[in-house]
Amino acid sequence: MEKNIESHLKETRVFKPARSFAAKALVGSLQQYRRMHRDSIRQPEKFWAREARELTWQKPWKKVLEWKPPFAKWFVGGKLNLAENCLDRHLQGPRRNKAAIIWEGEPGEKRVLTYQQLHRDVCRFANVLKRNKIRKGDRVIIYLPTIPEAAIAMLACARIGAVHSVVFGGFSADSIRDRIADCGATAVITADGGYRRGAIVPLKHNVDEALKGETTIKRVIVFRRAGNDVHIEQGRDVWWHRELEYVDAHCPPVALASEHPLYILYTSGSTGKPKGILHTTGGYLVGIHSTSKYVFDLREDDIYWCTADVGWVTGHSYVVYGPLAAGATTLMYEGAPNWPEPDRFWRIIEEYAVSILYTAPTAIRAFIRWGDQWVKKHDLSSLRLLGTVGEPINPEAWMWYRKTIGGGRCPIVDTWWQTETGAIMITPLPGAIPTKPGSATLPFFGVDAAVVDAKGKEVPPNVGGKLIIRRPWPAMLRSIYGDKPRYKKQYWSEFKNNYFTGDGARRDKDGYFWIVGRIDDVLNVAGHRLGTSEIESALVSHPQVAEAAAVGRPDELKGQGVVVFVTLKSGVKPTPSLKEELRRHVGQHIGAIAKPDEVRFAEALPKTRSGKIMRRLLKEIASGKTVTGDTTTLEDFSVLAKLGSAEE
Ligand code: 7RM
Repeated sequence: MEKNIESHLKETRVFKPARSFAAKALVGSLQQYRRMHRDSIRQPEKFWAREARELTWQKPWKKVLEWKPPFAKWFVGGKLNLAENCLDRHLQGPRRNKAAIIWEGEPGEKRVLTYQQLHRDVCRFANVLKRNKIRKGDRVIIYLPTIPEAAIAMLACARIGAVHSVVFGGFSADSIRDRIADCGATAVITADGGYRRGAIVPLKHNVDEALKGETTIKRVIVFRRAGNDVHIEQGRDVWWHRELEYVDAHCPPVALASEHPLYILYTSGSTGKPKGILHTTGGYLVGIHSTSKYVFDLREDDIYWCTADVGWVTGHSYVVYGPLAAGATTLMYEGAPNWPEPDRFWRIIEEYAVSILYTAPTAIRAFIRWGDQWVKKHDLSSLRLLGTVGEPINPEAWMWYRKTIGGGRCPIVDTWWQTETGAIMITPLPGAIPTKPGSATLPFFGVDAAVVDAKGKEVPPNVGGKLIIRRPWPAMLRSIYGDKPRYKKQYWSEFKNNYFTGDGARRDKDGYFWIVGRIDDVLNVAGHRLGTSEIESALVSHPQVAEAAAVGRPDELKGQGVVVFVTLKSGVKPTPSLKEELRRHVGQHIGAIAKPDEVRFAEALPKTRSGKIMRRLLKEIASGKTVTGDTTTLEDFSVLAKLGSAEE
């Protein structure tokens, strides 16, 4: 029988919400959270209907949920428009002239769009789409940098009922071609180029490459962003700014069925071709609106900054749709965090008086590595709340974030969710739930999460197992685009009528969730199953370590041996004695069983564009193989080359 994942790392620090924060918060005590969560689980449809009534519906729903496992329909019979909810809804009162989007380009340009201006721009661009024969239900690829036009293009699609699929600006022509073919897109919205670390990414050129040969694409709309030379294919390509000359700003929001598809977002599985995760309109809106409101505890005067690229699900739900649905001011930044210098984020926070910062552990570890001096140069006193997403955050990185960025005064919301879940699922509520460094804490309202063994039985406290969700939730994926069998098999076959997340986790005695990493990455050392996060967190707690990845490699005696890849803080010398010290350090913190067989120093770790460590590749390197399988989501190929020739 398959054994449970063991847990060895002890973390006992607890941080209660400050009384001053709790006093003003939407949910202000643990007791209130527990009561609301209990009620939301007893009567989920009642809870979600109440949340949905805060939004604008053109036609009311007849039934909150229709659940024919594994297919869910939410707010059946209801009609609404997402763009109307993000824009028109705010134009009646004082939000009309409030900043909807504050944007900064990497070279330093600044733009502010009020809700009224954004509404006008979206209406005009929606008319451009119509002019170019893009209709309700058509699939549209959006391949843009993180610029306001990305949000405008997404909202314009939503306004007319076209289905968008945003492709990361960092992806290649091949990735674009695959996605076009998979969803049968008929149009691409792109830019001439975008900026990344001072260089121009040739977006339009990549699109041209992707469209060579046979394609379903009939129209390419090009926004002029970087001014680089581009080829314009007559009859196929048009300029965004030229098209605007032919349209007005009158474009009523189309009443769409609640289950009308909103977007497809491709996510790489660990093997095989990327999956097109399909999200629909009504439930998704309710999910992201509700979580934006409660998790970020949004107040009217917040300046909210989620640093994600729009090409990632976090960019969809928490840069664009969530904050705009909630009427917040959302800040967008186009470029890299270390351009021109490693203090770009802190510069932006100081300049715009950002009050909420939502970023990824990978970024936090990079800041730690670059050194506190870059932070200390800036006044970050406007911050009142911090968030993380994307990976387990190592407790020591969490502590650094709290102290150095949050000044010890800001709560941290460590939010667990996935492209598939659409919205945040396990998270602290900042005024209510005491936090523990490294734990995503407790489930959001209406979320019934559990950790189970191979048979689907809930495991006792502090025993590791698989993380599942036991009932449908409004923002859940509806299918893998064009592949219902794969949807069933991937998510719903392992535990009957339960959603399997693919993650390993444990709950502590307080019921807090600790995500230990992807199940596929779990190590098996002499019969002990170890999650990757604990070994990595033990390494990151060493003062000279910036980042670490733990993987298994075949071992005759133990089944698997532990190999760790470690990047050091700036200025630390990689020496053989440090390797020995790190092995001992892990032994002390976790136990002899987790002591690495080999420590390898690396200049950088291979990551996806959204910053997740690609352990699958490291595993192949650790066992001396050449890297096979899908590497299209890899951010920087030179990292792989350097790892192959493991340096001292
Ligand atoms: C939003 C996003 C999903 C996977 C997920 C986890 C990991 C995300 C956390 C986390 C620990 C977190 N979507 N993950 N957030 N692990 N703590 N707070 O990341 O589809 O790109 O990835 O990311 O493994 O399954 S995603």
